[in-house]
Amino acid sequence: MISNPAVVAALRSQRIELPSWAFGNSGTRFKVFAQQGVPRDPYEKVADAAQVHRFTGVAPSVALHIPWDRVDDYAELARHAADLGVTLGTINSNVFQDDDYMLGSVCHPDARVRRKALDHLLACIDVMDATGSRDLKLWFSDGTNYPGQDDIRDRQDRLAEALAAVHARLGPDQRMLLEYKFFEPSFYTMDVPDWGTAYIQCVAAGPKARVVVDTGHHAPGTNIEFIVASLLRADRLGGFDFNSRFYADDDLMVGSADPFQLFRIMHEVVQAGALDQALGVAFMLDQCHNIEPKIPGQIRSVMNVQEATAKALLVDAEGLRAAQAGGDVLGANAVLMDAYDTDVRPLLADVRAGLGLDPDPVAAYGRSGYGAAIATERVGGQQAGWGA
Ligand code: RM4
Ligand code: MN
Repeated sequence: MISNPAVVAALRSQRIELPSWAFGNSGTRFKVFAQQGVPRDPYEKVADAAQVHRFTGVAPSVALHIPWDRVDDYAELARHAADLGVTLGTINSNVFQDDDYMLGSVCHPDARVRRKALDHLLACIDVMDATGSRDLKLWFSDGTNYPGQDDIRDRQDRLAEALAAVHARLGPDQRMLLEYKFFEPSFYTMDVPDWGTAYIQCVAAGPKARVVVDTGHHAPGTNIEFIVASLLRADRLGGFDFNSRFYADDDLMVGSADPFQLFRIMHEVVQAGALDQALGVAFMLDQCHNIEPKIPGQIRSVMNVQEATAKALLVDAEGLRAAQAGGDVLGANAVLMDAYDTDVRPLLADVRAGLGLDPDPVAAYGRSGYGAAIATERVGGQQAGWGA
């Protein structure tokens, strides 16, 4: 396959961030199946993430979730990451697992609870200062279950107040990313249910606030690429939490349920020039691996994002413009489908070979013996799970 050098360069420089929690045990409300060799602490999670980067070459950072990844010395954890060839990325805050948050966190009717939640968010920025992280990710489970339970507008005011305080605490190179979710765990109203609410709150908070699109956090049939295009146009797309869903917030491997949707999203990103890191769009995974092995699950996910990106890069932009301008409906659609229908696996194998990597990362990981080694070494202790 003769590859366009610009496409190869874009694929070589793409960066995908891994979630530390993907390496711990997780599952459904019904059962969490423990796996052998699962990390017992954040140090081991970072070590597993480093394996994903070792075999893909494009995943050099790992996001932390606080307090799940609480350590005594974050600078030391950052050094541990650097020793393994990766960095610590986005800091994910957690104001959804304390008993105090039953009626919300920063939107809670009680000022004491709001203060506690805000203090956690500010403490997460202290962590960012120690790790050198750029982004604070904010996801709130806040909302109501019953009509009349609380005042919808008051809750938005409380949210705005907290976000303004977080924004004021950010350093010059730090950002806050606000993530929306249309339902769950609150079922009548979520306080940040959609990109419109997130956008309004980010604009009010200030220029360092941007919206995160978690692909699993939409109603069935939502046109996510339209949202992506709109946020890019407004210069407020902070990044993605990539995963796949069939029904709800399934957190399955990105690109597994609907690779065509992922391609359509990446097409909007590529068209807007937003693969360029200067535009500040973070490509993150937010996934759990319940029945499949976790490290290969992450490797496969990175590869799925790469495949969608490669196809988006292969869209004949000029041909598409010409067909659109000429009102050639079928022609324009055919340009997109030609790119989507291209087998980009040989291209990506070339890209990997150019990076000095095995063209087949999953097979290479399997041969490395790492999975078997951690299964024998990591005995005793408490395996990390959803919530630790
Ligand atoms: C939430 C949201 C956050 C993630 C947690 C684990 O639903 O997607 O991004 O950090 O789950
Ligand atoms: Mn998410």
